[in-house]
Amino acid sequence: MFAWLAACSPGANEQGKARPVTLHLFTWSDYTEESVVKEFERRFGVKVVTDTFGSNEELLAKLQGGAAGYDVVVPSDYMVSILIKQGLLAELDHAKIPNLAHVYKHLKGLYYDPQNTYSLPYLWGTTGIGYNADLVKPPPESWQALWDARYKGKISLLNDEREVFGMALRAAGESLNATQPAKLEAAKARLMAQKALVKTYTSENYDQLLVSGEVALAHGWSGTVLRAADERPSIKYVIPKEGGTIWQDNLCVLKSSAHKDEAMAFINFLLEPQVAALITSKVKYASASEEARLFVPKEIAQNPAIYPPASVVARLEWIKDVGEAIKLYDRAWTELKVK
Ligand code: N2P
Repeated sequence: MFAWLAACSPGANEQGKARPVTLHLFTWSDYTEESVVKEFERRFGVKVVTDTFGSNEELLAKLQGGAAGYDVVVPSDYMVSILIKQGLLAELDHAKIPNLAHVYKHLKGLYYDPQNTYSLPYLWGTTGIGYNADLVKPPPESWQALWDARYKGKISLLNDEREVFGMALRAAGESLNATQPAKLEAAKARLMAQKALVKTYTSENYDQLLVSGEVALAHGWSGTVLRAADERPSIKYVIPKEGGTIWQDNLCVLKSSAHKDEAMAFINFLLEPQVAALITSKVKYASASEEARLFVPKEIAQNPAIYPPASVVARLEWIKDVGEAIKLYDRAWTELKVK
């Protein structure tokens, strides 16, 4: 090889000594515990740079737009299916991820990746309503609370097309994976009617809106609402009686990653029981690691809003890849957002 080429090749400096690798992690906002990342950097001599997204569709758009350079990404269930179909994910070498042994059996091999060839379970949770019990009386039991005109201007919804349509569909007793045009049209009409009550569609700062009191009811994810509740105890979380989403976010390596071994070492590290426990204690989402639950504080391990009992899980539904019908969702979502 020409000398100048060797000098420029990644991972080597002019003395031919390995340059520290930098791993690029692309994950959900507020999903990482800084001390854990620091510990990985210290132990493995690898630097981690984190970038965040607010929805699975944002992740997909960035990857399809050729966002090069990410190594580890954290898609939810249905988005794993889509990324596999698009050929964006690398096969994982389970031999390099022994902490997989600690993951709950029932969280492995789910519909979107039956052999966990491309994805390993990381954190999971639910979608419901965060509300301020000082402002919302009686406590909401139904998604209809998000259509209650008394809370006009004090309602936020997730900025997430599958979650928002899923919620509107479940509110009407439909599956959140409905694909019939008439059902989506009806859901869109209900969401249009609701729009005058909605202050904002956000997936990234509704915890702060709840804490400040700007919002009284937030369509949101369990852990984020619970973090708001830590700051303001009148904030509660409920899964409405019509049921909602159960989701699992997964650790994946991109096929385009130049650092697959380090990426798998990082995934293995995140699934180390004590590390996973620290992450769950901070972000308030349930860890996929069964072993980790032994290391999280009792208030978290026994909190039914974080680890919902089977009776609650029974009325929850997974979002699935709806194939071509996604075009109907995309169009309806765009119309909802622009009108
Ligand atoms: C936390 C995001 C929760 C992930 N900011 C929802 N899948």
